[in-house]
Amino acid sequence: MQQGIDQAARHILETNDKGGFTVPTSGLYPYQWNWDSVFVALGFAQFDPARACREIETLFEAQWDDGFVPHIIFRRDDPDYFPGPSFWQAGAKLPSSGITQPPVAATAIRMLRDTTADTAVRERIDALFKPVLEWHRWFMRYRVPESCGAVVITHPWESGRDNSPEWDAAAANIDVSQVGPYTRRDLAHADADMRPTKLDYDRYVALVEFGRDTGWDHGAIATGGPFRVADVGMTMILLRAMRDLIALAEATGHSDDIDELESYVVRLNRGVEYLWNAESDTFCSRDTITGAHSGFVTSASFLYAYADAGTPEQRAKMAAHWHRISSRVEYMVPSHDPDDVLFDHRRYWRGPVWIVVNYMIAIGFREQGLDDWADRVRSDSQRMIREHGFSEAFSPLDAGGTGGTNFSWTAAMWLAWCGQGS
Ligand code: 9WN
Repeated sequence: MQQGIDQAARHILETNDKGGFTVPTSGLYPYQWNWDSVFVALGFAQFDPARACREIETLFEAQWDDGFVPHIIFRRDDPDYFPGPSFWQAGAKLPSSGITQPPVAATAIRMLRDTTADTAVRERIDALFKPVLEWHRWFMRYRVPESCGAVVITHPWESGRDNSPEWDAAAANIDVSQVGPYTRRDLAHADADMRPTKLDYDRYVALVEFGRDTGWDHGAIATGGPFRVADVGMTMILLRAMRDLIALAEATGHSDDIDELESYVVRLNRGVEYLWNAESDTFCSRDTITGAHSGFVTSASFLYAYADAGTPEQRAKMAAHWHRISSRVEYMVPSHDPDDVLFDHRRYWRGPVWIVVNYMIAIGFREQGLDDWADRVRSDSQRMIREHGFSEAFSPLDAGGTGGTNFSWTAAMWLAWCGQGS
């Protein structure tokens, strides 16, 4: 049985491998996505470290001269996905989107380096240090203002948690009156009740049009865009990635860069404070235009442990949320608070469990000595996959699969984490 699941996971990665880059799943997502590729690399690393390295190299082939790394790379035009390359009109060396995604690369590269004995692969991993550093610099230049210290997203898609209720209030201010007709392709591949709504999509399209009209001028978008929200997930992920990059700098002889990176850690730690909401007693996202916190406990809130962030008092408050939520659902960790009215166990980032987020949460809990919590996250993840296969996401109530199937990052996480030794 175990061997069968391992083989099925490997088969998914090999089938979704389009030659040096892997699509998240065929049909629904026919291109290379940024953070998907990084998690996928961790899966490939279990049986082919050179191929793992290649996945991250192909991601950075799309890097722009200013350090930016896009969230989608379009190596060919595919009618299965909207919006495609002709709509984005972006890209430097390769056609791409004009927005980014959570910067998990430094953390994964550090893991790959620590676990490979192959010197040729190590050399290639070390060559990724500078491109990743340039990407982190891009974030600090355009997306981490001194005033708040947190990572500001300019499109919900950047968070990777597209339709989280965290964005609802800020997105209500996006003008959709000029959005022309368009055809969604996602609904041909997944049930409408599992996907974002029409209003969500109108807003996504309006934001792409805004960025496109600036010629993808990231300075202009960051200061004048209609959606500028400090994202708790991105902030925790970049904070951790920054420390991992410091460790890589030490290991690869880039000690000249360490002072700069440490100053970024200081700024991001201030951002963590900016994101603490004393009313809901949680870390959550915050609209930088209005100053309003979302007030929601999401799976991203629990990434405080992964980022080694928060005071003892804040961590105690998060523990109370953990106990409350874990007694409410069968499978941890729901993407949205099950006690909130907006919780929807099937709709994408408004309730379903995402295995990659679970993976990061479990790493953080383990590092903080919260072994029981880490064990629960891991065994729930394992059960969901055993019972319902390699879905895009899962209901936290009954583990029913939601979204796409034969999903690359779910398969990768089985191989690299929750299926190991099971
Ligand atoms: C938009 C590929 C991506 C993930 C995101 C997930 C979803 C895209 C979409 O799929 O977003 O980027 O069209 O719905 O929300 O996290 O990277 O798997």
